[in-house]
Amino acid sequence: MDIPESLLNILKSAEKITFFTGAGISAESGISTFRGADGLWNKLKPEELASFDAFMKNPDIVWEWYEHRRSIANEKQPNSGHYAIAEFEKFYKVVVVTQNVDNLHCRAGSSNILELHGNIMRNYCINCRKFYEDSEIPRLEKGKVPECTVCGGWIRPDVVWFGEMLPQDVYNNAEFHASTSDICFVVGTSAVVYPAMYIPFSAKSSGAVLVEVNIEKTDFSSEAHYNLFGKSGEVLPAVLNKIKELKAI
Ligand code: BV8
Ligand code: ZN
Repeated sequence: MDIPESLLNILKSAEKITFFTGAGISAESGISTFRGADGLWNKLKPEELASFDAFMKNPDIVWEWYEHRRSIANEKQPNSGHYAIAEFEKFYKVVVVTQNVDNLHCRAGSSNILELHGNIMRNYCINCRKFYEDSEIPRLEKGKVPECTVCGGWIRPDVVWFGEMLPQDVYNNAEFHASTSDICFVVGTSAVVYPAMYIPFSAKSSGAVLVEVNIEKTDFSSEAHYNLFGKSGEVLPAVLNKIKELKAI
């Protein structure tokens, strides 16, 4: 992995780094992305599944889809890209702003994670908003949306669906940290989902150096100061190894 000298110099003096991540960082863990060749959206229409209307129209189908994705996320492991980001914390103040809902950054040991689109491991009642740990969910019948033990309301995943607001405090926090970072890595995202994608732009407009890590060019590539093309599970550990050499001097 060839890392430009000028980027290494920036990494040498940087103090705070934001990692803005998308589904691509979990691809090497075996979790499908959304818009890639084997993407989730190739088979299903997001609006038909990842929206409140879809849930109200077909609660059992939508619930089952998330149960399926939850079991996949639980069965997979974080990959070397997730672990490298966690290890960056040894050398920098690090904030992870993720669009992902798969909980892999948390399992890899990152300590400052902002989940813009929620977390598939958390669920709540649409009526009384009682939260349910996975083990507490009253799964009475496979393929049936579970009902709240307090009020009988349907239980839904704690993720942000299309047409839903992002959690305002999480978004504001992400914007603050991105705009007070020296570097913002934009890792494994097709850069099409908003308002999440405003975050790397806030970093840039506040003077952060933008480093895109992706296996291919995206709509965002021309906005980045550096494009490191390759798999995040290879690129991020390579950058980390260079930093270890620099810091050892
Ligand atoms: C909202 C949770 C309004 C659910 C998700 C402008 C402003 C505001 C809104 C909009 C706007 N324009 C359009 C909108 C509407 C919409 C939107 O963005 N639509 C897009 C599709 C055009 N946004 C919304 O609806 C948002 N809400 O705006 O509310 C509002 C306002 C006021 C009051 C009320 C309401 C909510 C959006 C959140 C949707 N929820 N996820 C779930 O997961 O089931 S989005 C979903 O897409 C995931 O979170 C995912 O992370 C995210 C982005 O996708 P990516 O992560 O980029 O994944 P993708 O597959 O696309 O790309 C993978 C990339 O990785 C590729 O580039 C590939 O090359 C690369 N890659 C692959 N392998 C590797 C790799 N890179 C490195 N290494 C590898 N190994
Ligand atoms: Zn309830």
